[in-house]
Order: sequence, then structure tokens, then C-alpha cells
Amino acid sequence: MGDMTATNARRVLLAAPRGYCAGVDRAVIAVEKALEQYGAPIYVRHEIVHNKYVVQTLEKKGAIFVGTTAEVPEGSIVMFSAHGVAPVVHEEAAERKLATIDATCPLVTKVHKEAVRYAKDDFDILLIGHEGHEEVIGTTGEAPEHITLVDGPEDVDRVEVRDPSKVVWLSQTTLSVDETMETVDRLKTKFPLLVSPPSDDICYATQNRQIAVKQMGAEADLVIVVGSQNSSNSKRLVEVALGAGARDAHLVDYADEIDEAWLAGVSTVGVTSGASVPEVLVEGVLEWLSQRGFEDVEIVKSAEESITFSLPKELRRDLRAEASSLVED
Ligand code: 0CG
Ligand code: SF4
Repeated sequence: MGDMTATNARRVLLAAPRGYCAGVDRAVIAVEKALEQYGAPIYVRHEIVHNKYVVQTLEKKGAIFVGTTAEVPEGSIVMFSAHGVAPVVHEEAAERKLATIDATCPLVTKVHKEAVRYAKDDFDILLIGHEGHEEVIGTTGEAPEHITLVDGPEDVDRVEVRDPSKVVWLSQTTLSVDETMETVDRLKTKFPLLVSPPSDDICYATQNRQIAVKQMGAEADLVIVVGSQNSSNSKRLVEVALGAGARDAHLVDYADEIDEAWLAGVSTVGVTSGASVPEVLVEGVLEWLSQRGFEDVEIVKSAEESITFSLPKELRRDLRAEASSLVED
């Protein structure tokens, strides 16, 4: 009977919302539609979203992922990833006579526009974000002369500005909300006249996934976050889970990366996934857990999401033209 009790105590808390955000859904569908509309290959600059499985699946369908537009043969179609690109990348593509489809998430474009506007007003812009991340490279490219990267609270001490009365902070969309607020607090201590962005730069999806994982992290012995190692928002979910009190938390691409040893002494497992993660991968993890006695799944729901974005305009234009020619036929 003692065994029975242990078995019964095993449960899974499944976070909601988790997985695909509106920007990722749109970007992935854009690659699929482009493949249908124009045929393979479709070149994609940078991983369309930071997920191994998504990238491999699209590769099988005929997408070719490249690091720079220079690798794309002249006259081909190139798509820009959801993380956004610097204006210079648009220029390079035009020079190489590439047809472009821009799958930059509208919420990243919003931050680009804020950067352009504050640079025009000659502000020093303190961009909170992770050095080397694709989104940060793109946003910085909008106003390289005006932007200084601030990579976390520890980085504040070394930040210098031209005029402390004309400083604004902006951020990457996929940061830890709590850590960003800590960075902002330190910046405000250093620059009391620091201006805040007109609206949240950390996107709704990042925020909602962190709220959900926080809620379940407090109760979970182990939190499994499904997502790739280069996915900023997915990595933050591991940190937030640990910060919320989870004893242990790991990021995995697939169920087969879970180590049996992580289950030692564990009765409650939290499961969530990053904004670039297809649900089928979460299902794989739930299946793996159920085979080990974690069959009881309870949803921990912290928000309702209904936002969607229309496809990139270049693609909508061609899909419309196609539809009307079919009608004429
Ligand atoms: O979280 P980051 O910005 O690294 O990107 P990912 O592709 O994982 O998900 C959101 C987007 C785009
Ligand atoms: Fe857009 Fe946020 Fe999704 Fe990034 S994580 S693609 S900013 S909705």
C-alpha cells in the first residue's frame, strides 16, 4: 500500500499559456505558405524561430536556413526571421536583387520604431537585452550611434551616456520581467531622469508564460521546460521556475533528453514550453512522464490569449493575387 500512496501522489502541473505565441505561429505559417506559393527552395535568414524541431521540419519541406543574405543566390526569395533584422540587411537583400518576405514579429517591429523615434530626438537609448541575441542585433541596427546595450543588472555600472537628462530604456521582447525591472531600478538610481518606453517591450507571450511558470514553480519539485538552448524566452522560463521555488528545472528539446535521475524523490512535475515550441513536443514529454506514473495532469492557467497576427504583407499580396486569378479561371 505504501507504493500505492507514492504512485497516487505523482502529478503533473501543465502551464497555460505555453508554447506558440502569435508571432511564432505567423512566422512558421509564413514559411509553409511561401513554400506552397513559390515552391522550394525558400531561403530563410537565421532560424525562423529558435526551435530545432521547427527548423528541421521546415528544412525537410524545402526551406534553406542561412546566416547571411550573401549566401542566398541572386534572384531568390529570402525570408527574415521573427526576431527581426537591422535596416542594413534589407539594403543588402535589395542589392542582391532578392525578393524578401519579412516575418519579423510586429511586437519586435514596435521596438524598432521606438528606437528610431528616440534616436531622431537624439536620446541615448539603453537597450536591455542579451549580447549577441539576434533580436538585439536587429534593434541595435536601427540606431547604432544612439544605442548602448545593457546586459542585465550587473552591466549598469559601466553604462555611460552623453546627457543624463535625455536617456530612455528599451528592451528585448523575451527577457525575464523581474530581472529587467531590477536592471531598470539600477539604471534609475544612476540616471534619475531615465525615460521609460511608451509601452511594454517585453511581449505579452513572454510575460504570460513567466506568470504561469511562477505559479506552478512554487508547487513543483521539478519543472521541465520544452524549448531549444538558443531560445531566450524558453531559457528564462527555467530561471523563473527556479526563482519561484522549484527545486530543480531543466530545458529540453525532446522527451528523450529527460534524465530519469531528475525524478528521484519527485512527486510534482511542472511542464511548460517556450513561445517557439510546437505542442507535439510537449505531448511527447507528457507521454514520457505518464509512462513513469505521472498520469494525473492538472492545468495551471494564468491567462487567456487570443491575439493573432496577419501574414507578412508580401505574402498576403501574392496569396490574394493567386486567389483572384483562380476566381478568374
Ligand atoms: O526567445 P527568443 O527571442 O530567443 O526566440 P524564439 O524563437 O525562441 O521565440 C520567440 C520568437 C521569435
Ligand atoms: Fe512576438 Fe513575443 Fe512571440 Fe517574440 S515571443 S515572436 S515578440 S509574440
